[in-house]
Amino acid sequence: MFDLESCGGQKMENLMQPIRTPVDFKKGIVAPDRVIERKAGDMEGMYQDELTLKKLVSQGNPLMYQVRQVDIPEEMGHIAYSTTIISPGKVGNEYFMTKGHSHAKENTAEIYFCLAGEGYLLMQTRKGIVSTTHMKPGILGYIPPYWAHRTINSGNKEFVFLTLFPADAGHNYEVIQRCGFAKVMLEEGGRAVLRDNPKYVPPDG
Ligand code: PAN
Ligand code: ZN
Repeated sequence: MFDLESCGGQKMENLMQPIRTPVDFKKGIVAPDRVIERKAGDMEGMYQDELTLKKLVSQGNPLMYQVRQVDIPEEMGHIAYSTTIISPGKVGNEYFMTKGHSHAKENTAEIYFCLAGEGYLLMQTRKGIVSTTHMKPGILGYIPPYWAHRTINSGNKEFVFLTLFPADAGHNYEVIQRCGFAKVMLEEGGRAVLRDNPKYVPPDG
């Protein structure tokens, strides 16, 4: 029988309180609890042109992206959400992008909803099958379970998107750091072009 005094083992009076989160279409979550910043110096090994990346680091170490997060318990049943803002820019002819990861619990999906700017959502299975979704304001990209994911700013202003995912999904950066994505997004003649990544190392299995 349903016990009105407890919910999933939690006392009713101990339940987490609802949250109201203002989201700015240009800047994402307005007053995040935490902001993670990734600068050029945090992206070692991620870009094709390592020399140019090193130069960027020594010449001011620009901010490449930030993740604006609200603190949500990392427990099953909760939905975590955050916004990512990727700065416009390139390392050589490769656009600024996120590190990319798979979820520690690989059977968890994620939703990306573009608020501003434009770019690509690059997804990859463990077998190196790649899929891309072109993102622009109003486009929602669904990342199914088991797909590693990275985003790329192919525009000339900030690329901003909202993300929603199971709060207990966790993040695994190790595989992408070691193997990379099978494809890279390069600027060629003013256009974003998807090319094979010569540095890609297929993971075992
Ligand atoms: C996103 C990403 C965010 C930054 O919130 O964490 O865009 O990308 P990296 O985590 O690869 O640096 C997400 O996919 N969370 O699961
Ligand atoms: Zn994710």
